[in-house]
Amino acid sequence: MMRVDEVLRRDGVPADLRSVINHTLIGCKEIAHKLSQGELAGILGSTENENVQGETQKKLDVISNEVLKQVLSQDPGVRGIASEEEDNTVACNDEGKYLVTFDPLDGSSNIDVNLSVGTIFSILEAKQPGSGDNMDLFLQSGRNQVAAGYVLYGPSAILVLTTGKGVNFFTLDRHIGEFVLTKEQVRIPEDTKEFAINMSNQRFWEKPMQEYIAHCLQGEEGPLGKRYNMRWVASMVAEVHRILVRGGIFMYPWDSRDPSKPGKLRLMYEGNPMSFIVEQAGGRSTTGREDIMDIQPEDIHQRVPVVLGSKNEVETVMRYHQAG
Ligand code: P6P
Repeated sequence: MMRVDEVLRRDGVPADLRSVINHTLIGCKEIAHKLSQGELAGILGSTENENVQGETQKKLDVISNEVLKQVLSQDPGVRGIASEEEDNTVACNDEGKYLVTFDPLDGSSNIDVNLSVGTIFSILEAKQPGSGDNMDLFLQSGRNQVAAGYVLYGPSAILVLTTGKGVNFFTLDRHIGEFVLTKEQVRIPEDTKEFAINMSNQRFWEKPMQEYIAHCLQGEEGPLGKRYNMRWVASMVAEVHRILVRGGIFMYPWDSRDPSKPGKLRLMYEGNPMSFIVEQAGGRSTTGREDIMDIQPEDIHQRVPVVLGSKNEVETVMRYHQAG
């Protein structure tokens, strides 16, 4: 079975970008090992600190962030990194060509209950000189990504990766300590009967989202004419992975709980990498009104409403928003 670097070489990915991806995966393998130890390593539970998002940091959030920061700073090709767990961007190597943004442990509220979590990463090229602690270098639309991926730490550790030539799955073979190719050119079914949304926020959504979900719940008798199923794992990585495997639509829309925030999920290290992956697999990823990867970022931690998954279902939701 082919290893990640062999597939990247076959796909013509330049050596310096392969190195950044390989360093990212060294970090993810270390995170996978720490997660598998769980309580035995005394690393579950929360710290006393809050991150820049105002969220209480889990011990493993901090550990995972440090692992990735450390391993990426060792790659001369990395100019700088941006992380959900870092207030500002971090300079690595001033001669480096690449910028890496990441959510080191997405879904970390699931850790203490032993449910799926994941690492999400996105790679951009630095388009101008300057140190990696200059946030402006990172403020590029998602269309500029040269690679994106996630590692889902589930019953098996699965890497999903795109460099713009489709989406491939790799499974961590713990005997050899390598991710090996297990599925090539993954395609998302264009239609679905399965939606994922946190229903407890229903009264805070905009009318178009309330109407779409109400119509889903009306099943075959309703205007959408099909019986839907629902899932909510509270881990974006797990939701996106399910959609890549069997189709579906995932939504974290704008809600009025905090009108100053356009959504919960972050554009640079959740919205954009997941959108690159979903579009490369034939799906669609929008705010409900515009493609997420077309957004020109203004801040490294800016949030974005997310509606992604099976192309035809996402476009149905867009029609509800166009109708207003
Ligand atoms: P809620 C995890 O904290 C996360 O950022 C995503 O992975 C997940 O989809 C969402 O938030 C869950 O949010 O409000 O349901 O806990």
